[in-house]
Amino acid sequence: MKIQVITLFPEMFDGVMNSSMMWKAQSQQVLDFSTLNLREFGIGPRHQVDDTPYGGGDGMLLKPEPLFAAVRRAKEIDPTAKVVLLTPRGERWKQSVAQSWSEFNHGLIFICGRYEGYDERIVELVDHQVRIGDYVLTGGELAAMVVIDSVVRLLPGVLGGEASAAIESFSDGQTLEFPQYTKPANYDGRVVPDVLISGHHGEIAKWRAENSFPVKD
Ligand code: 6GU
Repeated sequence: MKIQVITLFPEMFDGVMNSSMMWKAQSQQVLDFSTLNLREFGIGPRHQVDDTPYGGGDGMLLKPEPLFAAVRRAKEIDPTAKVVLLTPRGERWKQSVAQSWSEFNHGLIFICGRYEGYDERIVELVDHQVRIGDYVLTGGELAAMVVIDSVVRLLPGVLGGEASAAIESFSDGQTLEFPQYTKPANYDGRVVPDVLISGHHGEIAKWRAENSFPVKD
């Protein structure tokens, strides 16, 4: 899957994208990740990317021209990609959408909003608007990383044990896994439930079903 991110802060992605599963996905060529620095599409000698709002008000808005130019560039690289705007006004991100995007046969272009907002005319560029929760972040970068992680880990070959993505948290929308334990069986008097050590697969499955965590809201 090809993923391009349009951002004023490409360095924010380095730690996340170069670690753990996201690194593995790229080294296995399951993921082709890149950033486009919005500043490079800025206007004039100062590469201006933001300006004051018409009608007055606090703060600066991302100007349309650099965003249109950056999306145009990203689409030249990947003409069939879908464009996703990270914004607190978007639809709340959820596992079922991560699952369907992981099955897409096209790439994704993420636009990270910044500052106090963006010129509304950029919305015509966008196929999806996403928020990751009911709070406001200073920019879309952290949200983009959350969305990217949740999609990429579901791509075939990334998680390793393919089964674990299917049976795990939220995939049925109802349960968030069950309690799990590893060695030692007795840690300073804190013991692992006997049934898990018993080797009775039927009993273990029953115990896990009975002890699955409900989803909290
Ligand atoms: Cl996608 N962006 C911003 N700025 N804040 C958010 C968000 C996105 N999702 C939750 N809060």
